[in-house]
Amino acid sequence: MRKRKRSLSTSACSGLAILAGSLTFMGSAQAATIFSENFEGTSNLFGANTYNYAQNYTMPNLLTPSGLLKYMNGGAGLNGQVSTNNFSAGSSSLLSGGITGAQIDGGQISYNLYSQFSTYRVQGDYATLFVQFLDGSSNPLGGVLSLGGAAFTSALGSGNNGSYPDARDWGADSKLGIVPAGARSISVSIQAVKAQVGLAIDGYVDNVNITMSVVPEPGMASLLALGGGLLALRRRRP
Ligand SMILES: [Ca+2]
Ligand SMILES: [Ca+2]
Repeated sequence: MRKRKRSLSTSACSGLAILAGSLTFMGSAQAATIFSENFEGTSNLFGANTYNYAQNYTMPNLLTPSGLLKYMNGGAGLNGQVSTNNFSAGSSSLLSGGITGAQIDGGQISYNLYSQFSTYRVQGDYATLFVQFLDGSSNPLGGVLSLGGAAFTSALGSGNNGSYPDARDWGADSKLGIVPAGARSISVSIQAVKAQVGLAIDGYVDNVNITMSVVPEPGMASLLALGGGLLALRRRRP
C-alpha cells in the first residue's frame, strides 16, 4: 500500500508540472488586451474627471495593477437628491491580437473583465462598470455584464488614512466567461450614482482592463481534468 501511494503522488506531481508549463505558455502567447484605462492621462476613454490619490479621499490603492497617481470620479451630481452620471467609452473590436471571428463563433475565446472600485467614506455613492457584447451589426448580444456596483462598494473595508478616520479601501472585481458566438465588439461604460447626501458623485474607478484568451484545446481540457482529479485524489489520502 505504501509503495502504491508514492507512485500515485509522483504521477500527480508530473501531471501538474506539465499542466503548469502548458498554462504558462498559453497565457503568454494567446491573451489579447481589448480595453485598458488607468486614468493617468490628461484625458481618458470615458471622458471623466479624475482625483489624485494624494488628495487622500480614499485609503491607498494596494492592488495590482497599482493605482499610480490618479483615478476616475463620477463628477458633479444634484445637491440633496439621488442622481446619476453615465460615461460611455464607446465600442472596441474583439478582432484584435490575432483573435478571429471563427474562434469566437466556435466558443474558443474566453473573456476576463477586471476593474477596481472605491468610494468616499460612508456616503453610499458607487460606480458600476457595464460591458455589453455586440454582433457584427452592433446589436446587443446576450445580457449586460457588470462589475462593482452598490453591494460590492458598500462591502469595501475602511481605515484611517491620516485625513479621514473612515477612508474606504480599494477593491478589485472581475468576471470570467466565454465570448458569445457572433460577438465582434464590446461597448464599455461606467454609471456613477450618488446618494442623497452631498454634491459630488463619489463612485471611484481605476484600472479597467478587459482581455481575451484562447481557451484550451479539447486535449488540454482533458489534461486539466486529469490533473485536477489526481490532485484531489492525492489530497484525500492521509
Ligand atoms: Ca490610476
Ligand atoms: Ca458624494
